[in-house]
Amino acid sequence: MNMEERTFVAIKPDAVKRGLMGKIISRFEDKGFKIIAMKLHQVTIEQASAHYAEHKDKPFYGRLISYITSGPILAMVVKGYSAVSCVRHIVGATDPDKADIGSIRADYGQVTQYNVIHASDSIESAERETKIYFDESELCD
Ligand code: FUP
Repeated sequence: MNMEERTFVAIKPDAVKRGLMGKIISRFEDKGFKIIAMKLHQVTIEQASAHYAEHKDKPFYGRLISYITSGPILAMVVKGYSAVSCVRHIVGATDPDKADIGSIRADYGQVTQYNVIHASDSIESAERETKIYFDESELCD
């Protein structure tokens, strides 16, 4: 078990519109994670491009940017033991059809393009992504 870590999580626009915020937040609280920052936030094109820079040459990039900016996300910083890997496990595989039953993406999503939620894939990504959406002063750590 790793020491307490911080990871970045975002409930995506379709899930916010569908009224799933409460259920999804509960998954992390039920597990015992602390939410140390949270805001409903309209992502700008600049933030979306920074967040998904690694995908800029992929065929789905344009769709991804227009989707993530299509309405507010619920951005969060979640803290707990092995938070990066544990939160990814709770979130499930990128394709909801392949995600473990009981994971958020399996339970609430159907297709990769609208897969309900984002979670950082490493401590480095978590720090980088947190800085895109939050000032350090907004973290109640
Ligand atoms: P993940 O780390 O599970 O969020 O997955 P990726 O970083 O590989 O992909 C980021 C987002 O791009 C996914 F959440 C959804 C979108 N995507 C597609 O729309 N099509 C693909 O084939 C792969 C990813």
